[in-house]
Amino acid sequence: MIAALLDRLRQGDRNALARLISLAAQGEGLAELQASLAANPRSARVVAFTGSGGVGKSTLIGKLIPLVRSQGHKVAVLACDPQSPLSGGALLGDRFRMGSSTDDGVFIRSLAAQSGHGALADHLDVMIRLFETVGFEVIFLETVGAGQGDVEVRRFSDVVVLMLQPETGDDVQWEKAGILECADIVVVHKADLPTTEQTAAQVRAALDLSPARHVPVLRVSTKANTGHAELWQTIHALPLRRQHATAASLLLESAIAWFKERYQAAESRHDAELVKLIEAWQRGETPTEIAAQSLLNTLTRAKP
Ligand SMILES: Nc1nc2c(ncn2[C@@H]2O[C@H](COP(=O)(O)OP(=O)(O)O)[C@@H](O)[C@H]2O)c(=O)[nH]1
Ligand SMILES: [Mg+2]
Repeated sequence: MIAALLDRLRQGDRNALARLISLAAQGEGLAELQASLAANPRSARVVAFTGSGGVGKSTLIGKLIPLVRSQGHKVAVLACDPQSPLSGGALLGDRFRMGSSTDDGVFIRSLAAQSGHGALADHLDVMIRLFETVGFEVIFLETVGAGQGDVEVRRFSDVVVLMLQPETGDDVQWEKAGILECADIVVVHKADLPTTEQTAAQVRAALDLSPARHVPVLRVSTKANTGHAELWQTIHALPLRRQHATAASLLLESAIAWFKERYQAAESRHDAELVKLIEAWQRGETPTEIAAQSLLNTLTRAKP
C-alpha cells in the first residue's frame, strides 16, 4: 500500500500526500517510508517557530504564508499541539487561525505533540522528506513552545526562530535556562505593544554575553502588519543547516546545547555537587577531562 501511495505522491497527488502524512503521524509503515525516501536530497528550508503559547506563532506563520507564496515557493506547515488531556486529540484551532486555503501550494497539518518528546510530534523527519519529495521548498514547524523542546527542534530544522513578546509584568520568559542558546533568530512579536524596545534591549544584552554567535533580534507585529518581510529575508539569508552539516556534527551541536540547558538548570538550583566540582577544577585539583566526565554524570542524574 505504501509503495502505491508513494507512486501517486511522486506524480504530485495531494491526497496521497495527506494520507502518507497521516500514516507517518501514526507511526505506520515507517521503515518502508524511511527506506524509500532516505536517498532524496534535503531540498527544503525547514523553519521552526518556538515560544510560549499565546506569543503568536500561528498568527505569524499565517502572515508569512502569502509572502512565501508570492515568491513562488510551495509551503507546508506542521503545527505540533499539546495533546489535550481532555479530548486526547490535537487541538485544531491553529489550522483555522492560519486561514483555510484552497491553494495547492499550501499544506497545513496539526499534529499531536507526544509527551516525552519535548514540544514536537513524532516522525517529523519522515514527514519533512515526504514534503521534499513533492517539491515543497519551505516547511514551517510550529512547536508547542515552553523551552524544553528547543534543543530537539534544531535537529529537524535549518533555522530556529524564537518568539518572545514584550514583558507583560510576569517573569521574563526568555530567561528560562538555555532558551536563547537554541535560537538562530529572536523575534520580539506583538511589537505594537508599549514595552517592545525594553524587551528587545534585554534580549540583545543577554545574547551579547555569548559574542561568538550573531543572533538577529527583530521586531514584528502581526497586528500592525510590520516586520514580516524583513523576518523572511533574514530567515532566507541563513545557511541551510541540514544540507551543510554532517549528521555527526548535528549530534554534537545538539549534545552541547542539551548540556548547556541542563547545566543552567542545575546552576539556577544552586546544585551543591556542581559547585564543589567546579571549584575543585578551578583550583587545579581535578584535570579537565575528569571534571568534564563528572559534570556529565552529575547533569545526567539531575532532573532537568
Ligand atoms: N497585540 C498583538 N496581539 C497579537 C499579535 N499577533 C497575534 N496576537 C494575538 O495573540 C494571541 C495568540 O496568538 P496565537 O497565534 O494563537 O499564538 P500561539 O499560541 O503562539 O500560536 C491571539 O489572541 C492573537 O490575536 C500582534 O502582533 N499584536
Ligand atoms: Mg499556535
